[in-house]
Amino acid sequence: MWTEAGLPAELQKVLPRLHRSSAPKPEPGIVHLGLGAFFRAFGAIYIEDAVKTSGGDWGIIGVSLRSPDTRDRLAPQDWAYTSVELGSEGEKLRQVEIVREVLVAPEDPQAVLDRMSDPAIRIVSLTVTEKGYCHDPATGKLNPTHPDILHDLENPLPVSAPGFLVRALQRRRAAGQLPFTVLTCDNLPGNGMLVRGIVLDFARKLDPALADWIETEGRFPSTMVDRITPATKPEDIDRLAETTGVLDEAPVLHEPFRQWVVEDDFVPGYGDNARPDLAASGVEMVEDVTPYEHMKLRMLNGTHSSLAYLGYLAGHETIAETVADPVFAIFVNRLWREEIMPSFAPPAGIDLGDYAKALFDRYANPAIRHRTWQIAMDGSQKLPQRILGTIADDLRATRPCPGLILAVAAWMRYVGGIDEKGQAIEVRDPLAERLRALSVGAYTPEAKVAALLSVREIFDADLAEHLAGPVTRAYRTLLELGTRKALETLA
Ligand code: CS2
Repeated sequence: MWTEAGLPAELQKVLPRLHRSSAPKPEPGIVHLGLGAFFRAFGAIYIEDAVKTSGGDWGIIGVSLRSPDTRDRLAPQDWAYTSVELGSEGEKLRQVEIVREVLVAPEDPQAVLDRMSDPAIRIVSLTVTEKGYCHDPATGKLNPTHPDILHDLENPLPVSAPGFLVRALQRRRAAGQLPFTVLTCDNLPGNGMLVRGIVLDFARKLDPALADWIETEGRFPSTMVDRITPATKPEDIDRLAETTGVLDEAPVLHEPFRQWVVEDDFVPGYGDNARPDLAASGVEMVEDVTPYEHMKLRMLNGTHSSLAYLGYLAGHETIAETVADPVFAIFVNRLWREEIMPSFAPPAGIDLGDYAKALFDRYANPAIRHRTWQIAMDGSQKLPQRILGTIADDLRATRPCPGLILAVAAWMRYVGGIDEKGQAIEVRDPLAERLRALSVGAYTPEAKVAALLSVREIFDADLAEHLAGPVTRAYRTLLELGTRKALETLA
């Protein structure tokens, strides 16, 4: 438990534990798969605000697909927790109480399916991170050889998010119920259509008639989600406890900014009861989320990942530290202006220059200790939609993109597992072992780049061919000059 990490034992014993207030508890209407810090800092707060304004049985049943950690921390607090908003003018605390229970799927998958099959549940939302969809990042399609998918096709009690979605929909169809709306909140392009395709692929392997039913009755709205929410650290728990005099084992820390854009496409059979009054809490309900998604995935997540690899290699621990370094400040502003902004059409009425300035201020927030190492995780699942799509568009427009090319070279250096000081890098990625073996097994920059470009789950053949020369040159520059000097040559 986090309190082992730091709170003095005598303090632990005397502190009262955070507890739910006496406010009325809305009955569950949503099951959320992947109840991590981000959704608790983002979607849960929007939904709680919507219920406070317009009512409705929209309590959230959280599901952890891997670890009991979140459940173990929230259960003694009756599922309540603190949101700590970290702005430049200090902290704002709020107690969040919309979560009604947290289930741990590996302990009792049946209980999860029972909840997801309850007719009162009209929405199943997800934040399972890019790797949780068991898909091929380069194509967005279900990976049929994924071990969890192979398991879930054979076992009625699943382990994967797609498995839970399809098995629950199968039970609802058999019981003559309406489906739930699948509301994905992960940073993937066309995330609603992507998860719909994955669910249909999986269902068709199980029962074509089930797939047909989901295809006509199911709804998978796409969304754009945005709130910078670093992982909670033990010292955050201790500091909050000392500030408030109350022990909360599961606070979430986040920036003030938030933006949620949702396609208004929910299962029609529920009428006005198909979703909470999200607009009442500031959610933008739209017809087509695409322009918002391009803007966010490319302008924010694309520069986040670029700064993460280059910043980490340059020895910067957080994004704020990285952009405080003038070399990186110049780099990221040039990236936005010359390589990313020209690659897509912004949503109507949005000035991308203003958006970039706001992003820079968010990155520079010294109160947010967002680690480059955390953002660098799962790059094999992130690069296609964050960086490679922009590069492909820049290449098609014959627009130079040396900054993004350098970011790809930095990712390649990073997954090799050794930093500029010869220290080991703890690379977290579903393909980490394979990527490291490819890099270590090649002896020249050309060979390392070619080996990593051969990973078709990340680089399609055509893009790989175009990238080989430029990325090799960038990789060489990183090796010869080091990261900061390589960036200076860019400028
Ligand atoms: C980050 C995102 O960890 C990462 O990959 O780029 O979690 C980012 O903080 C959010 O998308 C911001 O909305």
